[in-house]
Amino acid sequence: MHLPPLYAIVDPLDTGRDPVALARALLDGGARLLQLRWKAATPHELLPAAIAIRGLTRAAGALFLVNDRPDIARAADADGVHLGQDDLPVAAARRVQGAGRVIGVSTHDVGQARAAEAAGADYVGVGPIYATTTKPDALVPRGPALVSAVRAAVRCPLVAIGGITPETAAAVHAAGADAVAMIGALVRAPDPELAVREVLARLQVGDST
Ligand code: 3NM
Repeated sequence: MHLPPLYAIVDPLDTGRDPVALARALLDGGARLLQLRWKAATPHELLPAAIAIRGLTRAAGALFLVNDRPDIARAADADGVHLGQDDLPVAAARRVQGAGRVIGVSTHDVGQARAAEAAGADYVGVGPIYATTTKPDALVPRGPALVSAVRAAVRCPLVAIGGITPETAAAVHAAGADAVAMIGALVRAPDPELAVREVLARLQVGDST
């Protein structure tokens, strides 16, 4: 599969921002892959947000993934799901979602990345690259060298995550990441749409008109 260079994660964190409005801003900035990650939401809140973002992403020609929940992904007709190490195994998530959907798996070292690929993941997440305040239980950051090490070990696309900013995105990309994932640098930005434009420009793929 081919991943767009920016993997924009829609997670309101503690900003009070509405996830659907955030998604619209990220798409307006040029993001073409959104993941909905909203751990504080009940399924009752998550599903309508996912359905609304599905509509926006479809209109924009963007991929849409749901974090953690293959059931919500399926109910919202998302393109796929992103799983953590403690979520459902890939094969079970695929049974829930049905064939032809994307499954990504978070990994933190070469061994986990190899295992995720062997289990059938369509892409693997790799992190944390830099220190992050977004995930309180994140491991010690390993720098872009983690991306290079995993790049040498697996064939599937890589998504790097953890503390990445517009300033560091290009270095992480150069280390072998197909896409760079960001939460805080986008959703905490005064203007998330502009933040996306800045990242895409630094990755030299943005439509900066
Ligand atoms: N997963 P930010 S680090 C969700 O290492 C997540 O797997 C990580 O948020 C991992 O861009 C992380 O704000 C947080 O640092 C990413």
